[in-house]
Amino acid sequence: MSTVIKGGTIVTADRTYKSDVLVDGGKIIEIGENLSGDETLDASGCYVMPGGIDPHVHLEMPFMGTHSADNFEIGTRAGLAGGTTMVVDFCLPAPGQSMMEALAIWQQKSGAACSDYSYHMAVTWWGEQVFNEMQEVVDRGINTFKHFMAYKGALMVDDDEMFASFQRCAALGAMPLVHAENGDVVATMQQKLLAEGNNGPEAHSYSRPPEVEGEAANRAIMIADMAGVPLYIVHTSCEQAHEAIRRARQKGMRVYGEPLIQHLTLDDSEYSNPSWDHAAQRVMSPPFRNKQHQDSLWAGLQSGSLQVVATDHCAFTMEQKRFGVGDFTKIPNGTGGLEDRMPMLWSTGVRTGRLTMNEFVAVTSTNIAKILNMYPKKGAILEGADADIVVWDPNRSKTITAANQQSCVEYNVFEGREVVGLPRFTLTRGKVAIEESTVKTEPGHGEFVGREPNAPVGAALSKWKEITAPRKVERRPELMPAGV
Ligand code: DUC
Ligand code: ZN
Ligand code: ZN
Ligand code: ZN
Repeated sequence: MSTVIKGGTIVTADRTYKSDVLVDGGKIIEIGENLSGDETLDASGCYVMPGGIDPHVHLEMPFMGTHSADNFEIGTRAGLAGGTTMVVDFCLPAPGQSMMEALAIWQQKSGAACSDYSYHMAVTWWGEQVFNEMQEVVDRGINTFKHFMAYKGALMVDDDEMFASFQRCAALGAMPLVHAENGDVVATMQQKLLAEGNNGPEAHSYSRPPEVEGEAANRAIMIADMAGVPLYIVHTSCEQAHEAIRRARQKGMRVYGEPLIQHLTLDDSEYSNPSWDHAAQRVMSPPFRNKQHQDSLWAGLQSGSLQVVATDHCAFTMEQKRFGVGDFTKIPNGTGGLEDRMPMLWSTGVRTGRLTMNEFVAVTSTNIAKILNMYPKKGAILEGADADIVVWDPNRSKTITAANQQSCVEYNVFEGREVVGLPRFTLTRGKVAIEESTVKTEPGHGEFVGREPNAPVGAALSKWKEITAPRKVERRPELMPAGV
């Protein structure tokens, strides 16, 4: 059965024009005037855009002694409700665990996904087994490897491990991702704060200042340069990390930065709220920053030095957050955002004039589709592309409230925010999943999206290997120190 999206204005990362879109068999089959199909969706007054792609979510993830609360079914439904038609989750082997074993667990968990999905693989430990399995992971369609520079004693990898893994990525045509925070410094600060009696959620943000992130971002960039590999820095939250990314890009390195909608719109005053619950709900890493950092992130999206807006969706219930009463280091780190990313970015970005509509599409969908090597299957309104489409009504509005959200947690960090701009329809591979506030999602409809590796880059990004390639220097015996 074919579907025609009629009377709307197509908005892509590079064009805005009026046209109908005909969809069949899960794909866009024609773009043109006066098209007809078996079913018609009225897009008058709306923008027809590539569905959003959230490249950073943690669904049902084992973490900090518990599991994030939203599973693949709930998380992908939340995404669709807000116009996001694809998520990329992190497959997280426990230290010592085989990547392939972890992947089998993730495949099981994602069976009920309502939208398409993909995975990044995390490198949580290092050894010959990991080195070998990385090839198999790439063969399974996963071309990105995540490295945690924080969470010491749990997920964190050291510099030698990171350097080895980055070189392996280069050889495989894969791209490393980093969570950039100096885990050693964080651990020291946490112990100091606790010893001084600072045990509330506000201390979480004191333990992870912007310097901790800026240092790690710089370090990861330098290591990536030495390995000759591009680098993607997740949840870029501060000027220090953004500055490192800008500088690297200016020098010709392929370094990408991903601000979160939370960091763009919520600031560190949230941690001064007199309610423990309110502050703990907003504990995530990196923590929220002040307005200067927010301005830096917006400027990065405008100028192109930052490319992607994600959520790091990692929702925990209040019962889970309260594990940390009396010790902020035990508050599970994470906030939700999947359902709210697109409406919040439209409201605070496009409606304020900070972003054009085309930039909105670029940072919510097209840029990441290209970076992750799945364009134009995803991230495009083009004939032959997957019919992952959001018909966006710029005049629909709502007040965000936990009472009406898809996520299963009982609060929302954007509670009370008025958003203008919401999906009229969200289509996942041609199927209408959302029609205004009616949810028609189908658990299990989602498919895994495999991503090809890039050509191995070797030293192409860096002159380092040529400059420092070991060359033994022959020295004249008469100029050797005596007695050698
Ligand atoms: N940060 C969070 O806040 N949650 C999940 C993992 C992370 O790095
Ligand atoms: Zn578990
Ligand atoms: Zn992270
Ligand atoms: Zn994350």
